[in-house]
Amino acid sequence: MTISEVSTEDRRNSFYELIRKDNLASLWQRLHSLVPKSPLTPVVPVHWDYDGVVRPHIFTAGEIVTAEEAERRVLILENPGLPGSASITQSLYAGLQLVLPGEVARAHRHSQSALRFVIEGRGAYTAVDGERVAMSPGDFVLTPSWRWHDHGNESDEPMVWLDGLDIPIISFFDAGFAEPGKAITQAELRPPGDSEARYSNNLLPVDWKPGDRNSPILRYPYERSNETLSAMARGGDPDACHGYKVRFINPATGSTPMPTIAAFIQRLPESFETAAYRSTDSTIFAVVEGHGQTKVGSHCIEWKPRDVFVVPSWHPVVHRCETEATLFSFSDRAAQETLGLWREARHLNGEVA
Ligand code: GTQ
Repeated sequence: MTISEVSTEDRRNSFYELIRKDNLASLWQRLHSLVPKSPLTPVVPVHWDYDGVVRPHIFTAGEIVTAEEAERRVLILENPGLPGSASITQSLYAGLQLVLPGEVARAHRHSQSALRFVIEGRGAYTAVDGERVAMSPGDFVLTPSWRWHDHGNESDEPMVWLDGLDIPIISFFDAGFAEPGKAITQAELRPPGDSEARYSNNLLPVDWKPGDRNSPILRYPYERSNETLSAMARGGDPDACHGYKVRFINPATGSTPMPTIAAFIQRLPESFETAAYRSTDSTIFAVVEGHGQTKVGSHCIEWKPRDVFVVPSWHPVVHRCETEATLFSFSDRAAQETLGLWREARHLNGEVA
């Protein structure tokens, strides 16, 4: 190093230190990480083994804390690439919530939108704005932003579901409000199944107009998603990247059920391997049925029913299964599409299409 190089570096470093005191920083030291050529996510691929690892912990949580004490008895699925963040991806939160027989989780509402995907148990409910929604494995349930919701289990089995919320998005915007309900459990204002009957039979009450961008359907039962996937699979011709894949919709718009979160369910035929695929929405998968592997870049995840795993943004993904398999998934694709950001690439025969 020459004397002039040393002095240039010294001058620059002392400049950086000096301006830091005035709340300034140089862009040129950071330009490429601030405006990367392609997504540089800290999110890592991760897999939660439900039966072997997570389930015993959830049931221990059931012994050491009541649903009432906890308010929500949930084990957060935290991405190890985002330590301390309570986030599973940069934009989304996920957790596994346990409600034991006879328990209730008290009413509240918040700006954050939530989805539930039922992992085990049958017959517990989530009440949304006074309507109880009964939940069974594989059902997809919505609690849109600012709707009152409480949970209760009047069945004789423990219930576990996957919670997916846009908590990190709301906290990014500093736009979050929350309010406890006056009563622990909401009064029933409509009979169970009311919104399903009104809005999910390809009919709408004649003068009904959507008040917001949320789906009026509160529950998408697995029976119905399974019927669609089975019919598609009987028809044959699976998509090379997705097998047979459908998206859950708001019937009033044909768009996503909630403005920030998109949700999907797909069936992979027996002995199928998908073509490599990537997209900008980091995605959380929950295994409904079947056994298989997912390669995320060079990382291999071996999955079975009730497991959860994450595919980070722009990582090439290949699913392979021995048995027929069904995967539920959700991501922030809804928000990205609204903002004109969402991208995908299909890698067919090694070519990017
Ligand atoms: O059920 O309302 O996992 O408010 C995190 C925050 C669940 C809920 C979570 C919540 C809920």
